[in-house]
Amino acid sequence: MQAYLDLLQDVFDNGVGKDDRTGTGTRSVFGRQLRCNLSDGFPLLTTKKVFLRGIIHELLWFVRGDTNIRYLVDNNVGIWNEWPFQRYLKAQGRDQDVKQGSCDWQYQLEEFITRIKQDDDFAQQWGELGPVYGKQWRDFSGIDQLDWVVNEIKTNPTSRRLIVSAWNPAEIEEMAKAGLPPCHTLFQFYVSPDNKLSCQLYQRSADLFLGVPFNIASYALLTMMVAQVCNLGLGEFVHTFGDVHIYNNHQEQVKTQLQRAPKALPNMHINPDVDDLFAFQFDDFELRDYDPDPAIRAPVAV
Ligand code: DHF
Ligand code: TMP
Repeated sequence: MQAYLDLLQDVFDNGVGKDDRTGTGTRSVFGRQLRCNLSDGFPLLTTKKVFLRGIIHELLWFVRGDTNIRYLVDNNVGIWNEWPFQRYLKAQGRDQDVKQGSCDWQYQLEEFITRIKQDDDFAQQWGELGPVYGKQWRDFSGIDQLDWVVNEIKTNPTSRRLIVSAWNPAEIEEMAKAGLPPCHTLFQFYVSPDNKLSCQLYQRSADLFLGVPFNIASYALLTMMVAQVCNLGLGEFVHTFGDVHIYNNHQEQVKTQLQRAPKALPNMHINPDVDDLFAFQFDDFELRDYDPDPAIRAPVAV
């Protein structure tokens, strides 16, 4: 995890000012890579408390092929709430009146989420993020990529084509309308001759302070799950980035984090009885020995 902190320092020191879609402004660099050995422990940041419960539910939600926030909301995970809410406001022509981050916004967002929880039809109509990760992983023009890749790893482990892509150009427009086109765009598995499973992710756009700690833990966990169902050991997670940025309103939080020293990594225990990627449940995961510094709150750019 020192590598993550080094990258944070690098972008903080060397990132160039760049405007962005959200109007927040960033410091940005292009093209970086992190790698971590998955047998060294579970790569969850210790220099701030990371919301692992949300990461696990989000990953299970992807694996189910789900793209509606209802499942996350039902499990009290709010990380995707802002995007359907923004679409809802826009559809009513109220997005200019209700300013993001204001008390009014916060209040209306809570009401919106309560309706998602309680009203099935409302959730159907307004909880959808479009054909994002879950849809593409499980049904990319009719292809169940996750099911395919697990089978391929089992039957053809030397393959150099063990790829899952969330980037479906035919549906990018539709994803952009409902929320965001995929940030974690494409991943590839690799089985080493000594039967260890590695995974490399290409992330086109990376919010280094908020999103990336989630992304690292999420893909580490996915790799562990796939390794378990394929009877393989653990290799590396390689994280390759396109536009890596620190938002201008995260500067103070980044400084705080860079003053902290990393501690030993925690360990993730997965119920060893699960042998089907689609059968994992929340209670199959247990994190041990996690002793992080306190959480650092930061606003997310919508
Ligand atoms: N947009 C932007 N601008 N950055 C993102 O990281 C991002 N991530 C998305 C969707 N859109 C995005 C999906 N993943 C949080 C973390 C990951 C995530 C979305 C949001 C987040 O707000 N994390 C906070 C609070 C978590 C909590 O306790 O609810 C954090 O401190 O990690
Ligand atoms: P963009 O679509 O304009 O690139 O904006 C997406 C923002 O969300 C960008 O700051 C990257 C960030 N992000 C992550 O870092 N990780 C994620 O998993 C997701 C969904 C978004």
